Amino acid sequence: MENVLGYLKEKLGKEHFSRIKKIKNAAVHEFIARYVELCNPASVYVCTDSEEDLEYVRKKALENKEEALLSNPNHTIHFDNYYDQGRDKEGTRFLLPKGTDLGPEINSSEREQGLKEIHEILKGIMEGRELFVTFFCLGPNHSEFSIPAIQLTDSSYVAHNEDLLYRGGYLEFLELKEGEEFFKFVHSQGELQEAGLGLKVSKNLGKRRVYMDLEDKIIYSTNTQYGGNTIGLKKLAMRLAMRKADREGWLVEHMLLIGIKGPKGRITYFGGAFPSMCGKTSTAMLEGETIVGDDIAYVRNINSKAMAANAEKGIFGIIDGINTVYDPLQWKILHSDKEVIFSNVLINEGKPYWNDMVIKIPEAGINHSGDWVKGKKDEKGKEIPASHKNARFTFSLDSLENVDKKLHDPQGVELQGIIYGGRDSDTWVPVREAIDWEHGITLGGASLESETTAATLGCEGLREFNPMSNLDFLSIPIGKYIKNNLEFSKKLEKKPKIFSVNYFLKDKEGKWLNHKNDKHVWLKWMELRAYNEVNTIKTPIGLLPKYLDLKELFKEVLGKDYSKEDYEKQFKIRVPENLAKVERILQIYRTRVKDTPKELFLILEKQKKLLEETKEKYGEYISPEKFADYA
Ligand code: SPV
Ligand code: MN
Repeated sequence: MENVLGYLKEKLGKEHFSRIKKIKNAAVHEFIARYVELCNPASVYVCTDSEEDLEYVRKKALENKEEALLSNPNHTIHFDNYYDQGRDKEGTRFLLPKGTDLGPEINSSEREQGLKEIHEILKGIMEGRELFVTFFCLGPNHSEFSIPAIQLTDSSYVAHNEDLLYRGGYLEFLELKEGEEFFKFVHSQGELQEAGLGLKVSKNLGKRRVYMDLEDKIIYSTNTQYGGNTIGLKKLAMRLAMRKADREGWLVEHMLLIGIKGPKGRITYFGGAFPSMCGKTSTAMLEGETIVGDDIAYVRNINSKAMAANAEKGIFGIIDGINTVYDPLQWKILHSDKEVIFSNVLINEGKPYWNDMVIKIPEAGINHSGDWVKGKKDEKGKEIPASHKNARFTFSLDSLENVDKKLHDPQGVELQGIIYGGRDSDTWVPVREAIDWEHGITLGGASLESETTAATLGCEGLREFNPMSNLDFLSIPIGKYIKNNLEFSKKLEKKPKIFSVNYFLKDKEGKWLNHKNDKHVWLKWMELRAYNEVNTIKTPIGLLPKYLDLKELFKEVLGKDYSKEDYEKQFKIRVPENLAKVERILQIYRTRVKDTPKELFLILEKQKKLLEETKEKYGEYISPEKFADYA
């Protein structure tokens, strides 16, 4: 296009053109003009960070029937197509030049071909619709963490979500200099069809695509509405950010950030990576502690300290199972006058209901399948639950009373610890500290697995490999990603300690060995460990808590007696299971990961040998106290 500004002026009209023109960056103008021309919307609305624009987007989401109002005037419901209820793993692809790939675990397509295909899909896709141009800032504004990003979308639902989830970035763009980097997202929900409550959902799922062009830093998403596929700033931006971090020597992690209160009012910050359904959100939301983030953390070395910031400022969280007893903080927001978008829950008389919310759920209503009654079956004869397992809520962290004061701190928070947690019925103890950073990364993060639950796959106990819980979001080869993690600590003055947790240990009869609330004790123990204020027992699987320290913490934190018997059952070192795990992980890296760092193999091999020696000397199942003097 020869005359970019001329084209925009004509297409956008005076007011909206002036908003774009104020941004003194030709690449921004070109990007917007190119996709306005290709998608050909009837009109373009350029959002600044003003309250008026936020209100406009809210209003449009209702008018366009992407959301409907609930009886609470600050709550809305959105439905996704019955077959558009989660991330489309198959359709999500990196577009890479011929002959290159990111390894067998990461989906990709040939770039030229992929770009051609997606541009064909986008051609005229917004005809008759309004296009929203929105500007955001990933990470705190005006900080070392900040990454400016533009989202183009014809979905007011997507724009509305992003307003709740991300920091406004229009001002950031006004200061953007020529040549400075920014991320770009183009989304169209495509043609729509009617669903429950007269809401409109994406129709052409056969043309659902999420294509990621790393070279031009543009991500395209079409014919889908589900947030994980469309909210560009979330998991899509994460891939671009990881490339940037790889170039610049920092980390992009699929981590919660939490502040744990210690003695004398001190707050100690932890990052935590857990695959889905492993307790991530419930850890981030621990009552009495403070939350910085629940999903995506940027971790940078600032003045030789590991500083972390939340890329986001809101939560797009799973609503299934949220109840008053275990999730009082979330429950409160979901029943308050704060702004909430619900998706794919059951609606009855203007109220939202979801599975396992403990209070009684109505036996009829409207959900993601349309009119619903208990026992309704889908086309495949499968019973449709009241709400989808992946039904979600969106709200801003600022709505929470336990939001941490440093959420928007341009310096981030200093990490004292990193936690890796999987779903594991028989191997890992409930909490342990790694003997050093490299062990923690290798035997914790890079060895993370999660057992599938019966509800999701129909067969229980399959272990899925998910290094740092980041496998789905890697945009660099796995080995390189692990190497970056190993290297990161080398230039730090004080390295965060690395912990592993497992909330899902069971006994031989299949009974849980821990109560849901026990995690709070493990967190408080880690808080003390950050300053070496309690001792540990050095065992072949790492540093374990001492019984008496835990007993004291159980009393203090939960008002409970913690028996020696429980400690022995939970913290006994299960040598055969640990050995099997090390062997399994070694095998995965040998066969599935071409660029595994040597150091990782060395640590795993050494661990294997140590476990074998331990088995010979002490047997298969060993009390940690056997190692009180172990060196
Ligand atoms: C996850 O699945 O890890 C999420 C939700 O946080 S999504 O946005 O779908 O990625
Ligand atoms: Mn996530």
